[in-house]
Formats: sequence, C-alpha cells, structure tokens
Amino acid sequence: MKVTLAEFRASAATPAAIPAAAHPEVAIAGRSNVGKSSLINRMTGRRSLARTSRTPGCTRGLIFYDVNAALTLVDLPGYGYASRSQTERRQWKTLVERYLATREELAGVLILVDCRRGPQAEELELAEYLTSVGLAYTFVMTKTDKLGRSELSRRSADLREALEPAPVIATSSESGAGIDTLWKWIRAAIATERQG
Ligand SMILES: Nc1nc2c(ncn2[C@@H]2O[C@H](COP(=O)(O)OP(=O)(O)OP(=O)(O)O)[C@@H](O)[C@H]2O)c(=O)[nH]1
Ligand SMILES: [Mg+2]
Repeated sequence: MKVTLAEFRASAATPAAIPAAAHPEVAIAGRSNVGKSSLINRMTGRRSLARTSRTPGCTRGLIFYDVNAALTLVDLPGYGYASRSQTERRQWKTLVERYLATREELAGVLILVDCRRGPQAEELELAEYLTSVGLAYTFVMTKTDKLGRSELSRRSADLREALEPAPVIATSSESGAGIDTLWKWIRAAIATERQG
C-alpha cells in the first residue's frame, strides 16, 4: 500500500483515555522489544513516527497512528518485560484486554513473534482469545534479516506448520521484506470486517 499520510493521533495509558475510533483499526501486539514500533515505521515509510528503542518497555500506552486518513494502526504496549512491577503488569493487562474485547472498529490483530524465538505461551493465548471472539489475526515474524536464508526458510516452515491454519508473514523492518504482504493481509481484514 502506498502511504501518503501517516500521523500520530493519540496515546492512551488508561482505558478511559482510549479515543473514539476514527477509522477501522489494526492492532500490533507482541512482547517488548519484538519490533512493533519499528514495524509501524517501516509500514508507513516514516523513520521515526513511532519511538523505538533497544531498551524493552519503550512504548507505554496504546498509541494510535492514522494512515492515509483511512485506517488506524494501534501500537500496543509490549508485555513480558520482567522489570515491570506487578501493578504495572496488571494495569497493562486491563488496558489491552479492555481494548481488544470492546473495540467495535478493530478489524484485525498482528501478533508479532521474533523469528529467532518463535511464539511463547502469551502469543498462543492471545491467538486463542482472538479466535474465541472472532477477531482476525495473523502471526508476523519479525527481524528476519537476522537469520541466514536457509535458517530462515527452515524456521518459517516450522512456524507455519505449528501455527496452521493461522497465517504467518515473515518480515524485516530493516530490509522491508514482507511489508507488502502484510498490507495485503490488512486490506483483506478490513474489507472482510466491512462485509460482516
Ligand atoms: N535487525 C533488526 N532489528 C530490528 C527490527 N525490528 C526492530 N529491531 C530492533 O529491535 C529493537 C526493539 O524494536 P522496537 O520497535 O522498539 O520494539 P517494540 O516491540 O516496539 O518494543 P516496546 O515498545 O518496548 O514494546 C530496536 O533496537 C530495533 O532497532 C528488524 O526488523 N531487524
Ligand atoms: Mg514500541
């Protein structure tokens, strides 16, 4: 997809602060440091639209980015960040669960997985939850530039087999690999949601 306009709209650190939806939304979920914010930058062709960092826990609230005045990408705060307090983790869970469970305009969710680690319990639980509420999702392998070609094709094949029938899209925010495929998936998810 050709992105001509991408802009920050809002951030929400509490359920009450979540803004009304302006467009269909696609949420980007995954553990801290997996590459959610980097993916948003690559997808929109804006180097520093979303703040990224080597230090996990960079993105704190839900962050809403409008794209082409047609859809909104929602950067979810990362989980699995060990040095967070119990209270913070509970707040995170309430915030994200509330959003996922109640957002009428949510057309789909990207579940990001580091291509070198594969999905863990949290990602599989999220997928199960999304299935149970009838929300479309795809797994997205991130950082594929970090693996050699044969290692990557072996891992992709393993993941696809393990996660079937869910789709798996291999991407790199560094090289731009897989970004077109990801946009295609998003367009289809939004079109399907409109019909349903
Ligand atoms: N080589 C490579 N590094 C990447 C890629 N995507 C992200 N990174 C690096 O991984 C680190 C974390 O990226 P972020 O995009 O900030 O991760 P995040 O998921 O938004 O993290 P939180 O906001 O903490 O939840 C940064 O140092 C990025 O430069 C990629 O495709 N390839
Ligand atoms: Mg982030």
